[in-house]
Amino acid sequence: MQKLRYFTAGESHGQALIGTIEGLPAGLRISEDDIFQQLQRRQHGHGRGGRMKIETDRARLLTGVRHGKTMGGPVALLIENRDWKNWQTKMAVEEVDGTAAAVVIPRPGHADYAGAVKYAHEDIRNVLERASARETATRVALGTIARKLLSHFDIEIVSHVTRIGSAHNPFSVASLGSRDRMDFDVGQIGERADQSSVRCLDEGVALKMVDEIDAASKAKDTVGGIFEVVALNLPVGLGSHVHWDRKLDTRIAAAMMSIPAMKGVEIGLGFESASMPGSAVHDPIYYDENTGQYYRSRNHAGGLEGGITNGMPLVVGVAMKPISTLMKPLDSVNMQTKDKTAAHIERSDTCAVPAASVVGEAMLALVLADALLEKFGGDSMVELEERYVDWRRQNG
Ligand code: EPS
Repeated sequence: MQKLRYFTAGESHGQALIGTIEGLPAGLRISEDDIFQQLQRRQHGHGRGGRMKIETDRARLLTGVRHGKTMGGPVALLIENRDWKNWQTKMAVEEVDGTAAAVVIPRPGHADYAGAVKYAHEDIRNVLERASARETATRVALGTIARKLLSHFDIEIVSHVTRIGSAHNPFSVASLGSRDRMDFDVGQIGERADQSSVRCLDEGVALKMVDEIDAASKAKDTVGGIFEVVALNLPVGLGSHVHWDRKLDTRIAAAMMSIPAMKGVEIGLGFESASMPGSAVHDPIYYDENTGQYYRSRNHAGGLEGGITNGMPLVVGVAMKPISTLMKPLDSVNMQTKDKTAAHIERSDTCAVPAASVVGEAMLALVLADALLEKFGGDSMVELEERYVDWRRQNG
């Protein structure tokens, strides 16, 4: 991140999740209700476990906002863990009499084993509480602030799920050219996905996805998938080709891979492009004399060339592995006794791909807000807007 910095703190069953974000211009409108709406979207989705029935995630804005607008200083927010009341002894900050039953059997695929060895923890709970994807609630809350900033410039971020297990919807925004955008309202993707319990745009495939999740749940197993996050109405020129860590691809891939359980990121055609000739992969460039605009017949590049936005929709595909907490656990070892035994079981979800796609939107919003501030700068929204409008006037 070049201009915005953010931190998260908090454990899954601790008192609260905390987030801070610094580098925001003054005068950005933001409310707790805006954040609540996004947090609600993250809580939904077929395949979620019992925890989501306990929590109604709501962020309180603690600092940096006055009379509905940012003041230019750090914004801090807090999301209470309602479940904390059931964990007060197990997660007490102070020392407790006796010891709560320690978790000593790592779950394959989780941070349990490596985290316990690295931090010399005898109780794996000290690892799993922070490694939990519950932390992504904070990212969605912080991402809402970034999203508000982007929406000021009509930049919109949407997502949809393209795969859960073997159920696959082949539709990708990367297959659409700039002319197609007129016929196919890409902006509607978000609304349509929000209406599906698996965030899938094809109703037939959505039913298959639900079946996959139900079958996994019945088999006490879990299932992963792929989601696509799309940003619309971006100006040309966010990111840069001049240095590895300024490329937007680099920043997006890092942000997506930082979400728990993500195993792969692709931009546009991504992995598929490796097996195709260049002539079939790259997107021809045309110029429309009537509008004075360049346009493309397709968007295999997914809106990025040379690490810079090229004005086409930005298309990011992200693969999520199946959740590693299995109700019918794999083999593991008791790290105290070294005996072979079944892995630890913790209440969890069967599938969190739909929720992860909402987290992906938040992460993309944070990266793009940072890139927008990097390009246009400004200490206040007025200043940022002036620079943006001026640039648009000259560059279209
Ligand atoms: C949660 C994500 C998952 C849930 C968690 C809440 O986290 P994890 O990565 O640890 O599986 O299982 O809920 C619980 C830990 C629980 O007590 O059920 C989230 O997204 O809020």
